[in-house]
Amino acid sequence: MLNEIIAAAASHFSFEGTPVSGEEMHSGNINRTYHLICDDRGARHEYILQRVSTYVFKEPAPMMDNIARVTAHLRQALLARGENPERRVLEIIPTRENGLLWFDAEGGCWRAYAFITDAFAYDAVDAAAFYQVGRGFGAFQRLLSDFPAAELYESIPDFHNTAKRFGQLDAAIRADKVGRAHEVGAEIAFLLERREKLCAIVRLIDEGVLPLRVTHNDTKSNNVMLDKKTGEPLCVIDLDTVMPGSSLYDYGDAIRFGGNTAAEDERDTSKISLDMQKTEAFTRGFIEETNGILSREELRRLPLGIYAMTGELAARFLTDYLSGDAYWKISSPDHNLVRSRAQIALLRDIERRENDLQRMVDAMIG
Ligand code: GN1
Ligand code: MG
Repeated sequence: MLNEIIAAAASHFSFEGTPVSGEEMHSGNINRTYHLICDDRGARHEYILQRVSTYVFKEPAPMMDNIARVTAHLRQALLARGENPERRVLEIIPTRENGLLWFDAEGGCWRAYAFITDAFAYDAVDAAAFYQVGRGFGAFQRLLSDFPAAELYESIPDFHNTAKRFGQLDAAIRADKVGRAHEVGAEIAFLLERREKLCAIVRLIDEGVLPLRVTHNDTKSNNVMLDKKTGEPLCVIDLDTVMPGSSLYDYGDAIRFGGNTAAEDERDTSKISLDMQKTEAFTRGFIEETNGILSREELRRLPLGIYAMTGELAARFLTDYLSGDAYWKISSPDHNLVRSRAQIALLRDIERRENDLQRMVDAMIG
């Protein structure tokens, strides 16, 4: 199936062959993603075609420049190590005018990548796969450790600035735009009680304890493509939020998502907890790749990343619920509330396991 909109957008990119199908892939919560198949006299070529949300990414052009620079660096870094970059780095497909983006008449913004063949990504991982995901995100940190982070454009300013995220929650409560604040008193109280600790990473960066690095900032397990044959990590995808940040963000957000015993938007909070076996597996993979790259201060504080990323996202989902669901795609009127409650349930369990998490990390870094 190929609808007119997809066909029109596809005609502006330098694809090989003629597009024959463009199924939507329902993996992200923000951009629209299509798996495009082109036919070139019997030869099949596959691509990813995406409509970027300009509501979320206000300036897609410098964001794409970031992605072009970071992918070029990754490719060079792999070549320098004698590794083949094929399927290992996102490959941007330019427009027919050799640009990185194409804008439709409605202001919609489109881009394309080569499809990574014989690979898969998991929403829900088992411990073995999560170990590989940990290696994938760890290698991403390692390969970019000599990239000048300060030169990257901030595609979403203050993305993981938890203090600012709390400021947005305060404002949403005050405005109470859609009259929902009275329903969520318990959730608001839960988060506000933990405000100071949830904002600790921002403070540690300001104090110079934690360095700024190139970070991915959206490290869901489904953002690492694994090789279908070997299960090894191939390529980190979804580079929209690659920006200067803390390694604790990447580590913490990954566990927040992949270490949850339930889905990120599970309604039955009794199913939600932190799976320690999976957490251990991811941590092992991540530390194997980053030991010697990250500082001792960072490694030791990795558990704070899990805590802060989970609480921050609970606050962000709640903010969107209070603001009338403008940010995330939703599939029910209370979807953002369900998501926020699920993150709060996870945070409760993370609190219970705080000592275990610290012991686990301390044992691995020696
Ligand atoms: C968004 O759309 P997706 O899945 O890449 C969000 C992340 C959240 C995530 C929660 C740019 O990511 O920060 O953790 O939803 N990305 C942006 O599902 O806001
Ligand atoms: Mg994303």
